[in-house]
Amino acid sequence: MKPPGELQRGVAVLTAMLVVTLGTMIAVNMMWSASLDQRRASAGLAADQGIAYLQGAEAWAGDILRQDKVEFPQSDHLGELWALELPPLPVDGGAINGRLEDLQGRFNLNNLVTPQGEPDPLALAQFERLLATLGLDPSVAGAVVDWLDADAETHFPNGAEDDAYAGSIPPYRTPNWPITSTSELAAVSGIEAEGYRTLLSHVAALPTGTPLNVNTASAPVLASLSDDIDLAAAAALLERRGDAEFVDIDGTFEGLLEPDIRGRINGTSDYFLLTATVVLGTHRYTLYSVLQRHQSGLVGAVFRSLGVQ
Ligand SMILES: [Ca+2]
Ligand SMILES: [Ca+2]
Repeated sequence: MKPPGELQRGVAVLTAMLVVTLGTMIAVNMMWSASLDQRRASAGLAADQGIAYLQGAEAWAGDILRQDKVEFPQSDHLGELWALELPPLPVDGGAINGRLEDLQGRFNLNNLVTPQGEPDPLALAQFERLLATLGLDPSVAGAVVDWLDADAETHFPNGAEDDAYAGSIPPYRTPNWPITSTSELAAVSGIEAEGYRTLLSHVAALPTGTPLNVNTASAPVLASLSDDIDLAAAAALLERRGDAEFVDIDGTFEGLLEPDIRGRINGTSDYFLLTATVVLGTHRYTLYSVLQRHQSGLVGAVFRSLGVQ
């Protein structure tokens, strides 16, 4: 047996070790909480600061578009100032960059249905051609029409109304209403993730009846206008357009388009997409803003989203 003095010393050492361990645990815990608090505070501050910069970028983009309307109202094309991508601009604690794209150079999905909610056969044929040109299944156009049209009758032969979505988890219904964001396409029956990504830069969600600006349209979108324009013909048109506008839209498209489609194209735009990104330290924020330019030149945001388009 050990003498009592030695036993007491042993207990004292154990107690001391326990106290040190407990003290260390409490200190680590406090440091962890403090560093989390600090991180939260800096993230909150950066978010406020980032959003302020993005609002500034939006106002700046609006001013460029207004100036363009004052100086060059007769046409909008990719050689104009608004179409230049802004190189990263240093700001306090980081950098910001932004670019404007013409949404009227894309196929307007809401044109698939008339203001009365009826399918539009010309727009449907155009969308089917766009899908085929992009290597996608043209039959999904029927499901997009059903997504937008007012009735609940399935479009023949490849439509999709409520029944098609009743088995989804969670189940959902068709809105039967114009879309406000092209992201809705991801929910439409038959549109897979890859097809969605391919389609995204060629389509827009604008008010019904908004015309297409051929001065900014991509080759697949120009090819969607007629069976007589294949991708090679569209590429030749782009070459003719160069970095500027079609000098004579009537003359260029004469004989290529049906008269009804001719009435749906022009050379100017009122809707633009601003993509602005600000990086502050380890934080990054992206703003997508759909800007509408009014006849007066004044510009306002009609749709905004942070992070996802
Ligand atoms: Ca212009
Ligand atoms: Ca419908």
